[in-house]
Amino acid sequence: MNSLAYKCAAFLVIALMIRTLWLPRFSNFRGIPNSRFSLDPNLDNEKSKFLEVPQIVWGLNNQKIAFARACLTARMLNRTLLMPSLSASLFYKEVEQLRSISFDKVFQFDEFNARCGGFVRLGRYSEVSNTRDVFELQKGSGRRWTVDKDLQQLREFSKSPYDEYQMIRVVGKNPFLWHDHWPTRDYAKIFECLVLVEEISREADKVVSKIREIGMVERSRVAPLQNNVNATLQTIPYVAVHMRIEKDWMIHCKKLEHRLNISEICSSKEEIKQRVGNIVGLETPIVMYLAVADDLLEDNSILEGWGEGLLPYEKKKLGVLDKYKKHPYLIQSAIDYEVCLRSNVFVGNTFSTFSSLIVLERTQLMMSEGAAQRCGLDVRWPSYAYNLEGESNGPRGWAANMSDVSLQAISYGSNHVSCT
Ligand SMILES: Nc1nc2c(ncn2[C@@H]2O[C@H](COP(=O)(O)OP(=O)(O)OP(=O)(O)O)[C@@H](O)[C@H]2O)c(=O)[nH]1
Ligand SMILES: *[C@@H]1O[C@H](CO)[C@@H](O)[C@H](O)[C@H]1NC(C)=O
Ligand SMILES: *[C@@H]1O[C@H](CO)[C@@H](O)[C@H](O)[C@H]1NC(C)=O
Ligand SMILES: *[C@@H]1O[C@H](CO)[C@@H](O)[C@H](O)[C@H]1NC(C)=O
Ligand SMILES: *[C@@H]1O[C@H](CO)[C@@H](O)[C@H](O)[C@H]1NC(C)=O
Ligand SMILES: [Mg+2]
Repeated sequence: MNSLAYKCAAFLVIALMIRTLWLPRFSNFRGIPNSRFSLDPNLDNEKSKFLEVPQIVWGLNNQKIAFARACLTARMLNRTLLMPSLSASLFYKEVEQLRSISFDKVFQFDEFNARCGGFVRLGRYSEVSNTRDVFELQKGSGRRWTVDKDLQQLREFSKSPYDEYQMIRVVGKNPFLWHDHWPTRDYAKIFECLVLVEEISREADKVVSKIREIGMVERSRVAPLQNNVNATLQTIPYVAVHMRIEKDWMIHCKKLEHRLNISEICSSKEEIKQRVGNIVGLETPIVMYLAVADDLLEDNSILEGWGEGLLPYEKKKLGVLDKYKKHPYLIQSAIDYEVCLRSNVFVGNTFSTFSSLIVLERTQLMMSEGAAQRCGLDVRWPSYAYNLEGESNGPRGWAANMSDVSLQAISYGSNHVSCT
């Protein structure tokens, strides 16, 4: 009896061992689709392959670019991107301390897939049927990890045997911040699918209304208003200026000017005021919303010395600082972005992803309306670069070149801007 029980137990142990050793390999065996283990028959093979990426870091617009790269990587690998975490704070020196925030707390998840369907798709973790069927893709970093090597690796991972795994998990240090393999148009397509959640866009609505209300009061001093106050409010124009003059940037940009041998990166607040004041044809009085870093809200000199009829306001003077302060950095930045995006005239610095993505989106808006011309005050969403000199000592007209072969030239900064 004892020996029979012993034999049975031994047999069971061996059977279990074989099972655990055999099964994972079996499930990755080439030619056998993993989805045969999927409980949901609606998920076909292609859709049930996933890409997982690390938490996305840095400022809002660098995060948008990194997110777009994660999407385009998933597209290249024929996979669904599992909804990534973004970072709510700017504290990027120690990644472990970055407060994460789910993508769908900032952008609408369903709307993203509705708009981007057929191009890229975002998935949820609950769709993954076999969480053990994972291959870890180690991305390199540093100077030796070139764009070519990165692309080569992606090509390799879109093929057998890697294409059999249900999930590819990208590991590495900020793997999507650096390498660019796609044309501007592909990025633009993804940005078009990013729609802020209502809670954030409503905050932006309130800030924009406040700006237009002030503009309306100022205008009514010089010209009588029409009867329908509500309709009029929407038509009160404002200018938004992204003043990139915070101390850490001014130090960094001097080094950049030296390294790139370019003298048109750093603009002082005096230069910004002077160039904006020289925009030909601006109808005054007009409110100018100044998008600035928080530490500059204590610097009263940014509100002084603007041209005749240009009425500068930042969030403190507008009385909306409390609205911003309720939110973490990422969302404050998203509100500011939206306020600048919707402005009638935008002026920014070509060496800023914040400014550059606003100009890209305004260019897309004009293209969707079929506008041939994209610069000058006659167009619907004109933009200018104050770090470059344009006509009459004003800022230079600026629109994104949608035919660019990469995003690099139009996002990290260039002093070659065009109006095409
Ligand atoms: N460096 C810095 N910039 C700030 C801060 N607060 C606001 N900003 C402004 O916000 C802009 C950055 O906005 P984000 O939306 O975070 O975009 P980003 O991805 O960091 O883009 P960059 O403009 O290239 O830095 C900068 O250009 C600054 O003018 C701050 O505390 N530090
Ligand atoms: C991606 O999927 C499509 C359709 O399912 C297929 O035609 C294409 O060959 C796949 N590409 C790769 C790289 O696997
Ligand atoms: C303007 O809008 C407010 C609230 O949206 C409404 O109460 C008011 O009646 C409107 N006024 C006119 C003149 O349409
Ligand atoms: C820097 O640029 C100027 C003109 O743009 C040129 O004359 C000069 O030779 C350049 N210097 C270096 C070190 O490249
Ligand atoms: C836009 O980019 C394309 C591709 O790099 C280039 O050939 C073209 O000259 C650019 N257009 C302008 C006006 O700079
Ligand atoms: Mg930044």
